[in-house]
Amino acid sequence: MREQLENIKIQAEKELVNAQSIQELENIRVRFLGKKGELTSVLRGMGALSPEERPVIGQMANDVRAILEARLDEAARQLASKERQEKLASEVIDISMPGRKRSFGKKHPLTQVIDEIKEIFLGMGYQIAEGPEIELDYYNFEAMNIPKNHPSRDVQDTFYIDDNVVLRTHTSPVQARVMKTQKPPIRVICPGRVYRSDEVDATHSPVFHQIEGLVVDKGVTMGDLVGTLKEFARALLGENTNIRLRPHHFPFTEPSAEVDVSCWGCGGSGCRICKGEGWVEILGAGMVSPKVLRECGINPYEFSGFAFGMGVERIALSRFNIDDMRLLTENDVRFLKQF
Ligand code: 2NL
Repeated sequence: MREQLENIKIQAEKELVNAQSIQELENIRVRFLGKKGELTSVLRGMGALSPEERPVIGQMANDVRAILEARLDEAARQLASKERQEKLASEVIDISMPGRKRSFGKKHPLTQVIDEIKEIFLGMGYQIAEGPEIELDYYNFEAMNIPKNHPSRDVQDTFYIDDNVVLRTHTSPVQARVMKTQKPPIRVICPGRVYRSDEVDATHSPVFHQIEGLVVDKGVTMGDLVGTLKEFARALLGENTNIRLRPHHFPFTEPSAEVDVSCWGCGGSGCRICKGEGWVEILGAGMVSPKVLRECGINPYEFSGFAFGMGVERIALSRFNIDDMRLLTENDVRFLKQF
């Protein structure tokens, strides 16, 4: 029996040094030390021993068990640490590697201009009003004092859905709706997409954006219009900006004017931006026609108002020095990233 125990010890030790995994060690433990293992089956034969030998063999069996358990534990610790080392080595993070750059989006140049203009008028106490892009002929033309035979009503210039419905050609109909539903004082700006039946080229598109403004109250004068537009131009283009008004005609305002700003590139001496003029046209404006006020439910003997309108694309093009409107809708990020 001594020999058997000795063999168990030698055999188990030999196998455990070769074990490659925790699982293999566990198998060895079960095979040699388990309830049905080799050591147990040796101990079962102890009944055949003499009373003198029994404690000696018993002690020896306990020693073998203790030694093997210690060896197994030690081997398990070593394997666990080896597995951990290998795992760490294979999962190492190379902190010298360049990271992946996240690119941030930003506002489209048109949206930047629209938001900036909105912000300026919000600061002056205006509210923002919106309305349908598919509009009744009545609001788009009739209420704006644009008569049936007016050239802008021609199918050459306007997209018709049917006899009474058009794609709005300006955002004035939004203001007509505001006048019909709200009482003065009215201070609104109406940004939005508008449509005209134009051929596409560097400066024209059948779809573009407009911002119109309307103020109606008691005693509103042309002086209020000029002061407002001057403040607006200075907020948008810098505090040294001047404006000038040239007489013009619109069916919905009387008197009417086209409004130029002194060039923000050269301050008025002439440069590429203003094409040597010193001035850049950015708006149309005027005192709201009494006919328009009356049609929209406001008594022109009690109230007066001014209105203005600007094309956002034109402002964005000259502002960012872009020479072709089509670039704004091509959505080429190499172009858009610049603004
Ligand atoms: C331009 C000129 C303008 C208006 C728009 C307007 C609106 C109402 C009443 C009277 Cl409800 N007028 N809008 C007035 C003058 C000029 O736009 O060149 N736009 C791009």
